[in-house]
Amino acid sequence: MGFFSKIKKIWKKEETAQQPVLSKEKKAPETEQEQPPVTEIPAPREIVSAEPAPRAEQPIQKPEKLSLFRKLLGTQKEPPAPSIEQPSVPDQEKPASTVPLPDTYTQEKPRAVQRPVWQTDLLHALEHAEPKLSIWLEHLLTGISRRGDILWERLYFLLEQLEVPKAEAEDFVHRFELWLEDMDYERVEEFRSELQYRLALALDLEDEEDEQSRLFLKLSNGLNKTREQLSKRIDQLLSITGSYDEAFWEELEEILIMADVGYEASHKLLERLKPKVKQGEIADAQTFKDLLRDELVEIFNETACPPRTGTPEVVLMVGVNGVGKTTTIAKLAHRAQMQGKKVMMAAGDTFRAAAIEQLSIWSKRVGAGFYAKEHGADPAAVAYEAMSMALSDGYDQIFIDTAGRIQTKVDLMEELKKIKRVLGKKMAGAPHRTILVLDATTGQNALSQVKLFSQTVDLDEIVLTKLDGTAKGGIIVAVALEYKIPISFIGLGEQMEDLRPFNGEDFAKALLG
Ligand SMILES: Nc1nc2c(ncn2[C@@H]2O[C@H](COP(=O)(O)OP(=O)(O)OP(=O)(O)O)[C@@H](O)[C@H]2O)c(=O)[nH]1
Ligand SMILES: [Mg+2]
Repeated sequence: MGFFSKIKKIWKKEETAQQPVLSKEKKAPETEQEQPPVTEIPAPREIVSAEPAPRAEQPIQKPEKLSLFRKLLGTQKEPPAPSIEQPSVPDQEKPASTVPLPDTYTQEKPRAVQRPVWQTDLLHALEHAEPKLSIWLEHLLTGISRRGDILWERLYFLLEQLEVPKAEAEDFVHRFELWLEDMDYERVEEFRSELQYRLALALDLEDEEDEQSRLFLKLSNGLNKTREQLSKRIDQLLSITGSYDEAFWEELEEILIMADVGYEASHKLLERLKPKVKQGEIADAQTFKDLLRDELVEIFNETACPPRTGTPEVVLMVGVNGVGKTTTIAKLAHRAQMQGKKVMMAAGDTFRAAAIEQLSIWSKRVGAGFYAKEHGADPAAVAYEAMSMALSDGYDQIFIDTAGRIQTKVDLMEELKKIKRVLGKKMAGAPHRTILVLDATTGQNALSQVKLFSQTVDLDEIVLTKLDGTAKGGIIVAVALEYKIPISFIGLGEQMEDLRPFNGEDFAKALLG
């Protein structure tokens, strides 16, 4: 979807749907008494619990969206002033920034504002820039090489122009500042893409064309080799055989198996394709590849992720060693936080002491709540107690990490069953999402993991990681065709912004060109 149409859509929606920009999911928050400090968690001494980010004290009224973008569209309708002043965060939770929120950060501006020159220049640049988030960021960061006061000032200014409520702007800048400190990032090139990602999520612009192409580029680069080989071999095949005879289909099956689609899935895919090729008049290789791509899109569309339910929404993360469970929890929690949810992580992998520490560090970086018990504790007890905390402290989402050891397969499966059981006892319907994480570079082995885990714990979703590496990619087709379990996200790197919702069309395009 193009940027303009997205903004137009947002604008149209405004007349009917009333949703806040930065806090779509926020509910009426809890009182101070209802929020015991997370440091009371019975966690080992060395684990530092992360305090969840401060929340506004009243439900936030939806602001008028993106007025500057509207001006860019030539729609000069002035938004009405909001009826209530946005609450600010309590004193002790105020941002550590040395740059306070500018006094000028108000809901309603006088008609003629005397702006500092940099603001006038920036506004002018934005109004004349291509309306893409990356380009806007380029203007915002012009002349800035490091984090610091000037950056915060500019960010506040941009958020103010987009009519983001004051408390949410503060929260956004504060979190980003803390994150930079934690990561020890100083220079713009170290944090630019994270900033863009956070802005895209916070402003609900993730399906903006610019963001889409950033994701597509990464995916496409990851699958470069497979795409080239698939394309070249299909071209060669058609130039040699010249027709769709048995030899053609057999060869094509080989090609797909080499791309990690696997035997069963390749066979199924070709059985679906054959009648379509016969019916139509597919003369050239490109038309054939188009048909193949459309078929893949259809296959991906046959499985859709179930709607999100439950408050808190309980997400159980499962998978074998090293596939990326813990990192994916951090990435998903980060997304949810940026979308205004209150999130907790529970250290259900008590098998390795380092696993608890790893999750604890992630929770701090992300700014999520954290629950852990000691190394070797019963993972089901961790899950149960974390759930109690999530329920009493009004969390929106809780992610439960689990161990991935395969050398003790049976124990692990029993452990997962028990975790599921106790979660269901604590809250009917929990876990609401059981996600299997698969490492795409392990190829066909990933399929046996789907089989193993789906026999034990009903799987709701699959996340495929490491598609940025040496993965051939075909495994996604196999998962979709053989197991009909929706693929919700794909991992494209180790950074927080490297997890994106799976898009079947993009994937088919990246695979076949
Ligand atoms: N390139 C790349 N690396 C990833 C991705 N996702 C995770 N990783 C890396 O994979 C490694 C293992 O990730 P973890 O999150 O620790 O995996 P895990 O499944 O929790 O592992 P165990 O706790 O040992 O079972 C880490 O170095 C991650 O940074 C991805 O999408 N791309
Ligand atoms: Mg882990």
